[in-house]
Amino acid sequence: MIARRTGRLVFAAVTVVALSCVGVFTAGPASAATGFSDGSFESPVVAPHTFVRIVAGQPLGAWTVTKGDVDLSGAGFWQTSDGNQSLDLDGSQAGAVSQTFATSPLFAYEVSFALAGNPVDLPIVKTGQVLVNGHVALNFSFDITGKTEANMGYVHREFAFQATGSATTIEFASTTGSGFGPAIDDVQVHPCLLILCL
Ligand SMILES: [Ca+2]
Repeated sequence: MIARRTGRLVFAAVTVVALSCVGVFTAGPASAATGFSDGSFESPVVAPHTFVRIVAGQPLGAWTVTKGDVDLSGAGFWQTSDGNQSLDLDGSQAGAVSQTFATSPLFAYEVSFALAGNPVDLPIVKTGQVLVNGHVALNFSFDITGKTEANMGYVHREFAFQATGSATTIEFASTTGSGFGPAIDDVQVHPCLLILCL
């Protein structure tokens, strides 16, 4: 009797594994919503054709400035990738912004964003990184050769991470430090359902 019962359990387990392996990487359900917001840096609203400098420790809409200072540009200041505003990760020095949002350890998340650089002054190559819970997930750079405020030349970058807890912090940080840094816009976070077959 014991042997037969064990056999049924093994069969059941194999069936579950087989079904699990059908889906490998699919979009997550609505219940995986993160609460991540304002990846387009549209809040607070900045007066058109100007920018505001926000220093470490201060909020920036749904974000917080975590290092140095950053410049949030208003409508018409320069070309954006999405909406009216975008963010120069250098204010007078290298800056950084972070946002913490809800995650599930069973989910992977794809982060994408638009990247350009302040074309007004050197260096030619702007550099920065994206950190997930304080660990570098992506290094990025942007060459402003041929770019202008009217033609920023935005490119899109993306990476994925596996959540390890019920909340995750992502941080965009400049490593340029000249006061003319990387420009970012249109940050998006999408949950994915990752099913592992062992
Ligand atoms: Ca925007």
